Amino acid sequence: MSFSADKGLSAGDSWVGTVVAIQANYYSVRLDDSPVMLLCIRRALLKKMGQQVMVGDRVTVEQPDWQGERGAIANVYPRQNFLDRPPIANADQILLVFAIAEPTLDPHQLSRFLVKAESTGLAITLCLNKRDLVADTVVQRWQKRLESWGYHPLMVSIRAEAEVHSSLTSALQDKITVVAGPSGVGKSSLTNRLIPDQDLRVNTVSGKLGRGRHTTRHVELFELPTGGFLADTPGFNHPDIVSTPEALSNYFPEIRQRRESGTCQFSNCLHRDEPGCVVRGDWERYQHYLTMLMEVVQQEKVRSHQPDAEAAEKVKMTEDGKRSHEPRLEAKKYRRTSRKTRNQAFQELCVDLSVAGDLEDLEDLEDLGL
Ligand SMILES: Nc1nc2c(ncn2[C@@H]2O[C@H](COP(=O)(O)OP(=O)(O)OP(=O)(O)O)[C@@H](O)[C@H]2O)c(=O)[nH]1
Ligand SMILES: [Mg+2]
Ligand SMILES: [Zn+2]
Repeated sequence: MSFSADKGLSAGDSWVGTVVAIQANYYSVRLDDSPVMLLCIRRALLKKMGQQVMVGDRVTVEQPDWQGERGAIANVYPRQNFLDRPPIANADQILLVFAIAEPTLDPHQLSRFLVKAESTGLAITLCLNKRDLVADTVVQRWQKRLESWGYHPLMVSIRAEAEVHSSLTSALQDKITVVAGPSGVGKSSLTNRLIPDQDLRVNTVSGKLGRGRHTTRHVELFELPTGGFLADTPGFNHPDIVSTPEALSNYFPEIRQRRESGTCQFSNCLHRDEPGCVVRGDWERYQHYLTMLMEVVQQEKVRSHQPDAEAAEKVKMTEDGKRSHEPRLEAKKYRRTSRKTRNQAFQELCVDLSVAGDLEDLEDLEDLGL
């Protein structure tokens, strides 16, 4: 008799679950409403159809072997969204983690991460960790400051267990959350705290790959005791802002709010020195906006004057080892561009492996099927 029959998980011979990890050609699938985790292969038909399976995918598993805890994925449900790096489907939100000290909280860096996170279109939960390292007055000052930016940060410390649980648990419940933020801020420490059975690498030499420097490598969804999943990601320190000049203003809550209560004279206002602008003014991050605007205006100039569009894609190609040897075909070029618009923001927010590590690391990850 099967465990599933006891639990009444499904009427037929197929079950629905979430892919939580991938190693080589095997997929770990956590079945819904059951403690069962099955190691699955992908049905030949899916392979033939070129249907990839990603961490975060919702899948149907057919005819599981309950004793051997094995199964076969027969169907992948349509994705709500997906990202390349880390490769995760169906994320609900980004948990952006910064430390209030050690490393020093740099407002410009935080601003860049926030803009990057906003540009993915996903919900953002901002969390400032290591509050144990500073006085309460400093915590309150940051709280106020970030509220003026339009965010409501959770102030936590892994040294104060109750805090981590009360404030973060409800923000994460029943969601797939991707943890992002600079290196050393405590992303893995927080994840470990929230999921006590897991032991993610915290600031130690990476076990599997035998290398230090960046501690988090593996892409995997960890199940929260209260429901939902967390994906820890490696930290990196300087996200690129990829946006059109026109879209950039959408990524600042302060600007969104100003545009709700007023209208700029020109519909294509970039909020620099145009007359009748309702955005320009004396608010803290206006300078951040102008700096990032200069950057994306510059990017656009480079793009539009690029004699060989392929060259503009070059950086993207070297970031992604697998694609670096593709022939330069028009059709592929087009495909890359469209993929870029869909995913680039997310990729770069979560991790850029070519920044986080060296080529050898990338090859190791590919060996592991990541
Ligand atoms: N004082 C204090 N130290 C903390 C806290 N959280 C994490 N740390 C320490 O900060 C260091 C870095 O923590 P990690 O969890 O490895 O940081 P990470 O963000 O995962 O780093 P990467 O994986 O490199 O991106 C470790 O030495 C932790 O013990 C905290 O709340 N307070
Ligand atoms: Mg880490
Ligand atoms: Zn304006």
